[in-house]
Amino acid sequence: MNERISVKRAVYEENDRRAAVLHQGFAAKDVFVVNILGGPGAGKTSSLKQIIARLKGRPVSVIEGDIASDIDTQALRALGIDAYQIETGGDCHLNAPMMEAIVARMDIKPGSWLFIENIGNLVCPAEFVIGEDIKLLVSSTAEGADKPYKYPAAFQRAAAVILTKKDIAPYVHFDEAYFRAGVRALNPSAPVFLVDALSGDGFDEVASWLSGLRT
Ligand SMILES: Nc1nc2c(ncn2[C@@H]2O[C@H](COP(=O)(O)OP(=O)(O)O)[C@@H](O)[C@H]2O)c(=O)[nH]1
Ligand SMILES: [Mg+2]
Repeated sequence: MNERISVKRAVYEENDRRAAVLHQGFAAKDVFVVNILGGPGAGKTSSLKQIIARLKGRPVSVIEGDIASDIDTQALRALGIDAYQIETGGDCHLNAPMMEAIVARMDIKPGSWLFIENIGNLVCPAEFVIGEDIKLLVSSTAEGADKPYKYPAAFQRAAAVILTKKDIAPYVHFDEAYFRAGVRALNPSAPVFLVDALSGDGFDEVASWLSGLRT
């Protein structure tokens, strides 16, 4: 048991060390890095499209993490977005070594935004830093209002929560007050943005909050 714990700690420490080096490299180029977490189908890619459409003036690149396929990367490229794929082949989260490998192949512009869509999963991605400035958590009304209570680490570490599928909230009996109370208890400072990632409703606020982090 003790041995298992110490191996796990060594994995985290090595990852943290390499992620810190990545972060220094990004900061030296004034690249702001957003690590997007959320369950499968929460609306991470849809939200990313809405956010990027509203961030004017700075170059943007995207790293898409998936266990298999490059569907999201192709969808973003079709919109003219500079997107790159990490296919983990089964791993449930991105880590610093994966980031080192992909960043070496990218031409990340000074002063740009780098968005990373992590693997759809509310557990493992919360445990591994990958050089980001902030974590952005995407949760949807359809997943249920109890998610902050069941997956506290992801909600605790998020700088903000994007709550998607506002349009269908009444049909899935979403209890918004219960959800917000759960987030508040874990993370008093994180704003919660209730949005519709298909129509774009609510994303002007998300984009101006993000932009405000850099000025
Ligand atoms: N009704 C509704 N559907 C949404 C919304 N956001 C995403 N979706 C749909 O949910 C599904 C998953 O969205 P996607 O962005 O691919 O989620 P991801 O797996 O987290 O990247 C797709 O069918 C989207 O069209 C939303 O705000 N409202
Ligand atoms: Mg996606």
